[in-house]
Amino acid sequence: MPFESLSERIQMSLRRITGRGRLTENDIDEMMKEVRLSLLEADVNYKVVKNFTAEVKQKALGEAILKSLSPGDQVVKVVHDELKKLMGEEAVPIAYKANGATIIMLVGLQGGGKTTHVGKLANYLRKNDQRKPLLIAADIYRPAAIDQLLTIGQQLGIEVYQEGTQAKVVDIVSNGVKYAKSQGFDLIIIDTAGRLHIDEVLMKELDDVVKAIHPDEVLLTIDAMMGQDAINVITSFHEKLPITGCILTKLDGDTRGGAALSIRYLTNIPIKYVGLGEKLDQIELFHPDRMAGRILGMGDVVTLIEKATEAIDEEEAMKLFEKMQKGIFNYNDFLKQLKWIKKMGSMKGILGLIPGLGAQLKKIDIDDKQLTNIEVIIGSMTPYERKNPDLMSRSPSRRDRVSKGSGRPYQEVNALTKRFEDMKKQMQVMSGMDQKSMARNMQNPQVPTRRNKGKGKGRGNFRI
Ligand SMILES: Nc1nc2c(ncn2[C@@H]2O[C@H](COP(=O)(O)OP(=O)(O)OP(=O)(O)O)[C@@H](O)[C@H]2O)c(=O)[nH]1
Ligand SMILES: [Mg+2]
Repeated sequence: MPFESLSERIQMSLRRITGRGRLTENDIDEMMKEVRLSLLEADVNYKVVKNFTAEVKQKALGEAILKSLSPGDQVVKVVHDELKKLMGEEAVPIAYKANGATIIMLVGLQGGGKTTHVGKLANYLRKNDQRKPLLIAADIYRPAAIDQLLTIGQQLGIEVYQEGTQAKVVDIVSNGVKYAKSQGFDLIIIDTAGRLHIDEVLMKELDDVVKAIHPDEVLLTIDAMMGQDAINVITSFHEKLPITGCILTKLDGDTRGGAALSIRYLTNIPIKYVGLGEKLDQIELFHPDRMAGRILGMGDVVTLIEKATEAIDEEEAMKLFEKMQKGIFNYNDFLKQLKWIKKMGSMKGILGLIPGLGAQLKKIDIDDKQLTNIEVIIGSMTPYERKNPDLMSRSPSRRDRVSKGSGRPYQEVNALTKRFEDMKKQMQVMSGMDQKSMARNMQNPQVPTRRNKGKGKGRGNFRI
């Protein structure tokens, strides 16, 4: 999860004030001191930190807040709103041309993620904005660069325009744009060469391309690991090229996240998308409010629901839900659910989106390999056993056979069948709930209803 340690530290400092009925200036000072340290440690630029803490403090000391019934919670909201402001308030998606093909050019330092993100972005915009993309291979310096883009294009089923490594970059791009227009493509994404350092020759070449084809967007890929150096890179590129936004890549790694919080404030260039892994669907539109929520451990229910609606077929889900209510849920249904979860991304990624769970994540030992192991175990059951889960729970010899067949330890098969039975029981409890409260819970999972608020009644909670 991005910003894991920043997120943990900030949450810890805020914990001293949340839920408090009264706050003094001193409490706020103490809290701000810690927030300041956590930001600096995350490699957020010191100017940004200074401004941020001053703003938060000033707002937090406002009378309306200190005299309110829950000053601590109000201060958390101030921190949230200021974080969001720092990152630019609103998401800034691609600005499409009203008529004709939109041209996006990716530029950046070597290894920053240009080629990968040409593919990711094309895939994302095809899916979400119903665009028909063409990719142009304009990195003629690294011999393998064109092949790399061709492979990505092949994986995605997206056409790549290329003229090999002998042609001139400006010619390749101009011809590619002409080709795209003649073939009815409405989105053109150009992969360009990277350099270890910003050098004049590269900048001149990129600038020539800009002058020849007038791209609608020039996006700069920035490796999130760069931390504060990102600012200099952005400034230097922007001096020479009309950069319209950044793609912050590799936000999935061990990055401290400082760049994400400094870029907008210091350069006024928006972060448009973030890259969250090597796979071609691991890209997201950058939403400052959702990111602020993730940092503060408030979860990101909106992203979660979006991912769920993408991965899950509603009709199928209803059928499954009915089966659960009737208590006839079997291993085939379970497999289907696992597939949905996998489609939604990594398990930790999903759990991190659920409010309050972020901080707990470290303690929970769920990884994607376990999901695969479960699939393997179920795969070793006979079709009859999958349809009749009772057989598995009742018969040690069947479990033994499945253990041998799947190559998983006997205890693991035992644990799975036991968990499956527990799950079934829990579903029956759920189906005993009245429909209205169920519907309420599903629409609004983060808000406790009167029914499940009290102690000991937690079994009625909607669980994901
Ligand atoms: N973890 C992670 N890895 C990424 C991400 N984006 C790219 N990578 C990896 O980073 C490496 C470099 O990515 P490329 O897309 O080839 O970078 P580039 O900017 O085109 O590199 P050059 O063409 O050599 O300048 C590859 O191994 C990618 O798989 C990301 O968001 N997360
Ligand atoms: Mg490349």
